[in-house]
Amino acid sequence: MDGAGLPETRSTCPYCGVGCGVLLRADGQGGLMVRGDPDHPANKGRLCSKGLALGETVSTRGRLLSPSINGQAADWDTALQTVAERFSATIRDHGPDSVAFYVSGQMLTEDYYVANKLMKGFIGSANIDTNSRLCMASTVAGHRRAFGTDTVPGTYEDLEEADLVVLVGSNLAWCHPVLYQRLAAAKQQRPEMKVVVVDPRRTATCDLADLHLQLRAGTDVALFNGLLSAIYHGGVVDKAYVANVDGFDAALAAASIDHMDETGLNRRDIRAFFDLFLRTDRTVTVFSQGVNQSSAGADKVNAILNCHLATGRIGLPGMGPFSVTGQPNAMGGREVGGLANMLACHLDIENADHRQAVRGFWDSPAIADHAGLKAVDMFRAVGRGEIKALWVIHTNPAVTMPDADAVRAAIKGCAFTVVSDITGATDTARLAHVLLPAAAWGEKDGTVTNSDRTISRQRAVMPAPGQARADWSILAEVGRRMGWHKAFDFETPAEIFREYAALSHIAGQFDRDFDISGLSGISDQDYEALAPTRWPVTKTRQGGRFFADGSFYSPNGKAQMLALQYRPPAARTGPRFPFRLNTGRIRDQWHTMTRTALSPRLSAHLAEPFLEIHPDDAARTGLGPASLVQVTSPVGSAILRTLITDRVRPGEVFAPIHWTSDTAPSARIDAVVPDVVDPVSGQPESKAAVVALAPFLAGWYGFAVSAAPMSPSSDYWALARTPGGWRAELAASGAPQDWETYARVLFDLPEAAVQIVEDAGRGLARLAFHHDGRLLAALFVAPEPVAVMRDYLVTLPGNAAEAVLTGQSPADMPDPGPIVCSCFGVGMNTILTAIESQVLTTVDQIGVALQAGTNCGSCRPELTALLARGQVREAAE
Ligand SMILES: Nc1nc2c(c(=O)[nH]1)N[C@H]1C(S)=C(S)[C@@H](COP(=O)(O)OP(=O)(O)OC[C@H]3O[C@@H](n4cnc5c(=O)[nH]c(N)nc54)[C@H](O)[C@@H]3O)O[C@H]1N2
Ligand SMILES: Nc1nc2c(c(=O)[nH]1)N[C@H]1C(S)=C(S)[C@@H](COP(=O)(O)OP(=O)(O)OC[C@H]3O[C@@H](n4cnc5c(=O)[nH]c(N)nc54)[C@H](O)[C@@H]3O)O[C@H]1N2
Ligand code: SF4
Ligand SMILES: [Mo]
Repeated sequence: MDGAGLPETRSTCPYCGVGCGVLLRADGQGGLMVRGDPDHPANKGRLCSKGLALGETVSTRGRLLSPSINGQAADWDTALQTVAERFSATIRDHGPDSVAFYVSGQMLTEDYYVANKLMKGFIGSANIDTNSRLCMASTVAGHRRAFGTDTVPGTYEDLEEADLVVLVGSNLAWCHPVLYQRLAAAKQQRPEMKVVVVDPRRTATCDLADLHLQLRAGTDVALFNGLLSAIYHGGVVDKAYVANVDGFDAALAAASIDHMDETGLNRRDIRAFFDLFLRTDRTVTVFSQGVNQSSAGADKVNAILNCHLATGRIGLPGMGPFSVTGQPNAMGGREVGGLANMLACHLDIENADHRQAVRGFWDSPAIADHAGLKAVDMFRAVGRGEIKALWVIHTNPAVTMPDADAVRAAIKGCAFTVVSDITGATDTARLAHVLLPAAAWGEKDGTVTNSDRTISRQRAVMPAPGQARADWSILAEVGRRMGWHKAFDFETPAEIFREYAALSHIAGQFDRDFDISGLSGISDQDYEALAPTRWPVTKTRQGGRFFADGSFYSPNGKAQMLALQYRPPAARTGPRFPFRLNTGRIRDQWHTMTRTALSPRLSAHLAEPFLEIHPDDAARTGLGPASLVQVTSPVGSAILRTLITDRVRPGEVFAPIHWTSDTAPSARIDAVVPDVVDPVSGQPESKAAVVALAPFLAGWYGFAVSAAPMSPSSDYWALARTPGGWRAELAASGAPQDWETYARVLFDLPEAAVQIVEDAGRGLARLAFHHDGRLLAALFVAPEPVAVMRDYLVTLPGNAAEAVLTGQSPADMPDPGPIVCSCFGVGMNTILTAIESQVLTTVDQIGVALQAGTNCGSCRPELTALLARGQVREAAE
């Protein structure tokens, strides 16, 4: 059934910080239809590939359905009592700082509020930190140093109204795709708008760039210090505005010391950028993880803010620095006090008056009086046995923390670990003593705040499976069982939201900007109907921009420019570790893939972990196309597929972050990244490890497709969903005794009929398993990377496939090639052929011919790149 006629529910996409509104229609049988909400201000109806595929990720298969204790199913009463008693006993015996919560920017504000209240106000420790430490901490620190508050001054409209948009360390096309689409549409309307990308890698985002500054990794402070100096010498300092800013002279003096050569950029490009910046008033500088995830992260943020403060380009239409948040509620978590060094509502833990006021409001027995452990320190303390009870909620630190093997070992050794997740199949959940089933997105109510301070409702449209419960209600129940009945007597998220909004009134009284007290009296009905609302919300003010008037939230009301010294990344390359490892995201997967990997469409875009390496470096290292590479750093190692490309600079390599023990165990890239942090923000330097590279000497390579799940075991394997089942890449140094036995174990097909073609002398083997004339599974083995038509083979399991073992599609069924457009499943070969045969010259023409790029638009940058390739191919012919 198509579900038409059923009511639609407004909600918010659970992935990136753009915070797109979605309209959801559940068919009551587990199915869910999703479209963009035309009335949501963030997306106005648009969605990207991940948002559009949400319906494919809500299956209850693999969900955690009941609590468990030490691997045994338990009822809620026993599980919650165990958690409460163990935390209480640990606090009694070892003090409040012997316990910790590690939470997430994907929690709802209401979840976060309860977790923070419990830890800081009732347990009396600030040992609650969030994965936002790995994500936004440098921006928080930078904002607070410059503005006296952690506030994003502008709005999304500013990106559209700007004449110059500078994207620094942001792959907006893949990571904030709808915002990128808004920018692309604005640039199409006003072609005079300029876009500059500052990124050591040529990314899909560069498709929109008039200028790409492919700087050496980690050198942003040198570049923006140079810009500040150019602003001064070019005479574009806004003197009236700078009267509201402290530290101008010192910042300028520090900036004038020339480290420009460190950037590795040529003077012409630098000049072009500076000229553009100097002559364009309406400038927005968007920044993200290329800035934050650095041992100089806070300094990079302040180097950017310095330039906007000096020119007074802040808080006005089309002007301002703009940090885009990663997770759907990264911003909400910062507001509610999810970080170990914040209190709540932008109040300061170090400020005794703030502490007293919050404690009074909560009527709490205690209040944390010093900052708690930041993520990296927290897991080190877990490793040393100082944290004796740990609760991990909505995050997967055994994969995503730097030095992930050490973090995994630390959690494993912890005396008592609780994990709340929607699935038990994560590297972290497997280590839990008590595993609690959480209700997922789509099953629970609450609010999130996106990158431009807009608070949106998330609404339940389907029941939670089994006994799963919303995170806030689990936390509140533990609070009650620890003895604080009244304080955690919440029955609905609306009650929590009202209390939170009322608390923010105190913040307003202390002259903090995070004030949503206008919502403190919100009725249940109004909360239910709450439309997207940008904060602040007070009696006198709603939404808008900050700081155009030159008033700030520091003690003297002024902004602060900082004197910044360029510092290179902490680890230095040298003969033993000659390459710098950059890490980041791919278009269609979300972090550790517990949801997006359920979608065959999303899994088709990039089905395997890889290492981007420059052709010169590949040649020097003896790495051939699609061979495997062993990546080794001082802390760990990984095996990845080699992707030779001049998108990366010589000497720098790039790997995605998404693979785990369940999808590609040799590719957990954070096992390679050391836990070096920014001394100011505590944020890890996730993008600048030093590594050595060597070919992984595989004795054989394999490719497998199967209708049923597979259980690979080999030195290297990577598993992905396909429309009819699964696909796997395999490789190992030593070959098994015989391929049939290996394949039967791999596919768990002890009995099925098999067809085998083998040339033992050449190391070739091909096996296909059939049942009732349908293909169950097939394995292709070769001594070099297997050359078969993967995108054709993945369509065969479950079907009556005959000539499988050729590995090639029949002549009348051309191989579509790797999927580029995941909405319509259009492959690269299909697109290139159409470009050539139909002489297509624009992305829109490709859309007319093949539909590709006409739905979510996430692949449009890749289509542009293919157009360029198609034209090069033609020119060469
Ligand atoms: N598809 C997808 N989208 C996502 C996510 C996802 O998992 N998948 N996650 C979300 C989250 S939580 C986040 S935080 C955001 C992250 O969004 P982004 O920050 O845009 O994503 P990343 O790929 O981590 O890194 C961005 C870029 O920083 C560049 N970079 C590395 N080092 C430097 C440097 O020294 N200087 C500069 N200028 N650039 C550098 C990298 O080459 C990379 O292209 O994405 C959000 N959106
Ligand atoms: N090298 C390197 N490392 C990085 C980064 C990088 O760029 N490079 N980026 C960092 C950044 S910016 C981020 S944000 C982190 C992200 O890293 P993580 O937060 O660790 O990754 P996720 O996969 O998003 O983990 C979310 C977990 O929550 C579970 N979950 C889903 N819904 C719910 C729910 O409703 N309730 C509960 N309780 N659980 C739920 C999911 O199944 C999953 O296990 O990674 C960081 N690590
Ligand atoms: S841009 Fe995509 S992932 Fe981000 S909120 Fe919108 S639909 Fe979701
Ligand atoms: Mo993030």
